[in-house]
Amino acid sequence: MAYSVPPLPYAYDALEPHIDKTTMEIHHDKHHQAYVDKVNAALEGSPLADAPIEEVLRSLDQVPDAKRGAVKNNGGGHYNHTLFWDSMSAGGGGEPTGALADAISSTFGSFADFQAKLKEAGVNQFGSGWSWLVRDGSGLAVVGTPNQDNPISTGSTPLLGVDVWEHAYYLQYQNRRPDYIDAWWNVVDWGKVAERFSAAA
Ligand code: MN3
Repeated sequence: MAYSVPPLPYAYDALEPHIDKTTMEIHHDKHHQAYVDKVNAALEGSPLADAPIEEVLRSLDQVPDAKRGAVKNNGGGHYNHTLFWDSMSAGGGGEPTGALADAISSTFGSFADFQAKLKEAGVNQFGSGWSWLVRDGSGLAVVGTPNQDNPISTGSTPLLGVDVWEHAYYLQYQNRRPDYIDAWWNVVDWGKVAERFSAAA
């Protein structure tokens, strides 16, 4: 079964003033759709075509050489954006609570220290990519990935990611990637991140 772009779980303008409506329309309807179309084309006829996208990203070594790059880039694009839309909400922001908050404090020192680290990885990502909070075998970590690479491919579970491709922020923030990340914290849905944290335990 071919992949499809999931509908946004909120209106295109729901994240304003932090992320503008036009950016959300183009990002969701055009960029994400293009990743889905291309990964579907690359997997057509493959035994992995019916697999969940997470499984595909864990199994890139099973993809023929000629298709591996397309599957990694566009399959990663599909997975990353699906997680991204589902990590934000109009009522987002604030700080996590419960076990996730405790894990963040014990790993990074404080929530503010964690925020600084995730922002630093995003700001310092050369060119396009993502900055992630992941759960790996030893606990929580912040990692950056280039392009549409995903921590799944290296054995970690992404809990939260911020898209630092220019298409994610350029209309509203131009070259000011740090300002975009600062604003993005206001729309993070910590309830969703906590669900992923629990599920990855
Ligand atoms: Mn994007």
